[in-house]
Amino acid sequence: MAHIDHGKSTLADRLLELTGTIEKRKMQEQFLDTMELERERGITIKLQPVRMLYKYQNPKSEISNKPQIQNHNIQNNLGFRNSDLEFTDSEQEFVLNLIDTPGHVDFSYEVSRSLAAVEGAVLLVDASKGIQAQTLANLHLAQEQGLTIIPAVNKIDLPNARTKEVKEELSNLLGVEEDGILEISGKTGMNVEKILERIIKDIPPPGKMNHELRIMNYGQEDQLKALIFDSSFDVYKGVIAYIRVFSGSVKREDKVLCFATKTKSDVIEVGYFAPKLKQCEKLSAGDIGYIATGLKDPGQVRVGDTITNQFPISNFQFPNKEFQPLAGYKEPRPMVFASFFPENADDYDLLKDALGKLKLTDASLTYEPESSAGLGRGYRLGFLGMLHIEIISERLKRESGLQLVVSTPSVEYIVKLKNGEEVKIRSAALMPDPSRIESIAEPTVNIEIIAPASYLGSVMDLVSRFRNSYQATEYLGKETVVLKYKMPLAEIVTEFYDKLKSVSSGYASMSYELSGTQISDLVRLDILIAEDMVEPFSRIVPREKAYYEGRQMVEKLKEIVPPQWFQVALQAVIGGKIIARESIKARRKDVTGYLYGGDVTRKMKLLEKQKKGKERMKESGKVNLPQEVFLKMLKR
Ligand SMILES: Nc1nc2c(ncn2[C@@H]2O[C@H](COP(=O)(O)OP(=O)(O)OP(=O)(O)O)[C@@H](O)[C@H]2O)c(=O)[nH]1
Ligand SMILES: [Mg+2]
Repeated sequence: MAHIDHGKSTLADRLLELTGTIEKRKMQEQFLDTMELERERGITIKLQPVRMLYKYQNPKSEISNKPQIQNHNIQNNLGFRNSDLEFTDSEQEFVLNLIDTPGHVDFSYEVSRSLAAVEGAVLLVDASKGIQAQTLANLHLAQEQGLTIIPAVNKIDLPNARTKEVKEELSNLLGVEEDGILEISGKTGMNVEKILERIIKDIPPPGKMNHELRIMNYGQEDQLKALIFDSSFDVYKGVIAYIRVFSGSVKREDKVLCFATKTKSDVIEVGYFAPKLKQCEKLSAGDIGYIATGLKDPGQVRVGDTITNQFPISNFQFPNKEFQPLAGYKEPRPMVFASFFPENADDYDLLKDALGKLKLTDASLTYEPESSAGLGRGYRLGFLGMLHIEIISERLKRESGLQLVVSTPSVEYIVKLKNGEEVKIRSAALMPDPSRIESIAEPTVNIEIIAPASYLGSVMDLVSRFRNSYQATEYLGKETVVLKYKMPLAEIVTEFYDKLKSVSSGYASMSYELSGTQISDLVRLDILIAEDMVEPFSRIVPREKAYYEGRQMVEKLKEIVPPQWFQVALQAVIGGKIIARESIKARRKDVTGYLYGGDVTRKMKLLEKQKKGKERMKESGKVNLPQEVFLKMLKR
């Protein structure tokens, strides 16, 4: 785990090579980033598990005094219960389950789910960047899980590496000696084998982890308890549950039960990640692998649920009353919402189906049906941030070929009406008439910005342009500042992060958590295109910023709405009052171009005909907006 771009996937490449999991000639950079979007953008979006077999050459036949497994066979039980074997050989084999995680804050649910499936974590810090916001956020997640943490300063090959200072910062942060912090380069491979050594020395084998939560979770040996930490869909094999087995074992043709959804299923296949799905005999306590369930309904397999072989007698009364499912996960709370409507109303079921399948591979996605007078039936989706919205819109487009109308994202507002009622609004289009509103409350966050001290001024300057209330300044070592603010969530979900990156040359980073709500003076801002209100572009904005926001929106639309045969007016409106306007010049097809010679009357006639045509189109109203326009409006 690490902050974004600190080199996790690149280090994973070296580990895959060193363990011979992937042949060198088949290697490509960031091998585990398999999604098209991941490769295009050079970021990890999804967690990716992989099993590696590591042959350790033991110099003194001695690795602390932890029980290890001798000449381990990959088909064997991982030695979860019978791990008292001593090793004597100079070469031991270890089965290591690696999960590469994303670093971007929008995908942190991928990280927390991964951490619940493992015993330890390698914490990487980029030697040129130092500790950044998700370094801290992810470290806290791992500490909460009681995981063993192996810290490493990465990219020490970079000319601007500040290895010594970063080591010092890390040592303070973790309360460990600097000697205990590895110096590596995932790119050159320098010292990478030391990571493997530390993993087998420091991280306890499955079942030996000294952590109350986990111990309580473990079942009896014959009781299958497997945590679903991810899933996917295969046309032939149905829903595939990615699992960490905590107790018992599972093999093909077993019957299993998903505890929370009460779904019984046959096991069609079990296997592990190589990193492609690879069938095997069985999965046992300690293993990370997958179960193909054959289930066609994505809703029946839920991330965080426990898969067991213990069946209830009736009414889900288990024969063994002691049966406790695994702890599962706290579901992440969506931060922003956006409405998705199929451009073609007939595609509604296609969208529904696509969302069900997408949810399997992205457990942080939430959705609920919505309908709009102008746009018909669609869904309102909940996201963890703006990048998340972008990725999901792209995936829906690419993976399902859907043409979608996507609304401007909104946070959740709590509107108190004059009649005492309270309503939650997650879309500006649903905002009640202002005459009925008593007050509007919006969510707030506690935000932590980590930046090099030299950027303190420009960061504070940036924050001052957003609504904020200052909380504190702290130092992480001499060079690194942590700034704490309370801000409305709506301020930071859109452009704040990008601006923060640009004012700090990429060095500042941030993390935030919901802190409550505050009452604000907010108004609904609408956009009219050719006199028609385009509901998906409606937004709720602070009154003091309405003019600025309205101006920005029409200016941006002017750039991205394709020209029509007639002049198109773009207007930003609050309560019927126009606050900003722009227009897009008519597209002019030169119908006279091919008429050489000077026949003026013919020319005039043609132009006259064209003008009439334009008027007709203008009357028939709507400008047809392609999906690109909606997607571009998501980005600022
Ligand atoms: N010089 C140098 N560059 C590195 C090293 N490790 C990674 N990089 C580069 O840093 C960039 C990010 O590397 P990734 O491995 O994708 O980083 P990541 O942590 O997986 O990123 P996310 O998964 O998106 O959070 C790439 O351009 C890598 O080539 C290193 O040890 N040295
Ligand atoms: Mg990565």
